[in-house]
Amino acid sequence: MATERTFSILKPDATRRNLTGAVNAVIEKAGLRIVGQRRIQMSRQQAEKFYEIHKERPFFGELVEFMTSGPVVVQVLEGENAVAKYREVMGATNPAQAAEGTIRKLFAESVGENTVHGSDSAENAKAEIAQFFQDGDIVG
Ligand code: RTP
Ligand code: MG
Repeated sequence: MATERTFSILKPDATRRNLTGAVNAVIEKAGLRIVGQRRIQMSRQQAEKFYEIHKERPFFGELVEFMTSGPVVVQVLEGENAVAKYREVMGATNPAQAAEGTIRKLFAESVGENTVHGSDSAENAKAEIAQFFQDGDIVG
C-alpha cells in the first residue's frame, strides 16, 4: 500500500477544551504525519458545503451550528493506508461505541460533539483537502 493522504478536522469541542495537542499526539503515535495544518473559523457556507451529503438528515442544522460554534483545526494527514488508518484511530462516530484507545473514546462527549472528522474514502479525501488547502500549504 502506497503512502496516502486523508483530511482531518479537530472539531470545536476539541479547540474549546484545549485538546488539540493531546489529539495530535494520538495521531502521531499511530504513525500518521501531520503534513498540513491550519486553525480556522468555519463559515456557515463552508460547513454546509462540507457536510452537504448529510443535508437531508435530521441532525444537519445542529451539525452546521456546532461546526461553526468555534475554531477548528483542519489537517492533512499522510501515511500508509491513511484514510482507513485514521478512521480506525478516530473510533466509532458515537463515542459510547468507540474502541479503547481511540480519539473518540478518549475525548468525545457525544455523538454530535465527537472531537474529530476523518475522510471516509480516498476520493472524498482529495475533494475535502482541496476545499481547505492549496498545494503549497502541504509539505510532506
Ligand atoms: P465525520 O464525517 O465527522 O468524520 O463523522 P463520521 O463519518 O463518523 O459520521 P457521519 O455519519 O459522516 O456523520 C457526520 C457527523 O454528523 C454528526 N452526527 N450527529 N446527532 C446525531 O445523531 C448525529 N449523527 C451524526 C457527528 O458529528 C458526525 O461526526
Ligand atoms: Mg463522515
